Amino acid sequence: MAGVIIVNRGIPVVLGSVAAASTLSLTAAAPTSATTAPNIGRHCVIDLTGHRSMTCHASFQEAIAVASAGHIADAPDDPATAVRSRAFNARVNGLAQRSGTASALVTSIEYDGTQYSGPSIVFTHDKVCTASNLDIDDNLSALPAGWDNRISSFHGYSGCRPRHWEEKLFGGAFTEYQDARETMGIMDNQASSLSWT
Ligand SMILES: [Ca+2]
Ligand SMILES: [Ca+2]
Repeated sequence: MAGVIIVNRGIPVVLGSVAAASTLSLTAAAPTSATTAPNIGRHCVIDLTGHRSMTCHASFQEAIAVASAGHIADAPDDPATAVRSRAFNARVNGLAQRSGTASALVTSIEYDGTQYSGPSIVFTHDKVCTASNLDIDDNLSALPAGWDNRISSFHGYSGCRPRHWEEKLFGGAFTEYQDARETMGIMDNQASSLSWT
């Protein structure tokens, strides 16, 4: 896992209608009653399908239960313990194998702290990512309030590899598509938008 994140600056990227749709849906997204409190210190879930609203929860275990549509209700409550657990990772990736039945597959879990620590935000989708690194399986044009410039480590699931962009709408520096990073180098606390392949 050690190494240097490859970062490129100023390379234009065209995400086409997918990006446009994401911008629209994110703007329209309104927090539910569960998200009205500041999400600092909490564990949040964003469903990348539909209206992309965010819910935040008191514990990581609860967030995973919501993200997995109830399939994983007993996750370790410490995020760092969970993500280092082969069993936990297998169960999260196993959600992807419930083809046609699961409404919530995890694309990645992003952490405020390095080494998968601290508050977290879980991204879910209704499909796995393709094996190709050349397509965009999903993207989020702006991280929600409370999560901008905050991500310090991440772990992908369901075959998805996240890319972290320095600016909203996929601008500025970005990380290469990677399965996971325990630290993010100069992109630490810099991510403002995300894409997954
Ligand atoms: Ca951070
Ligand atoms: Ca940023």
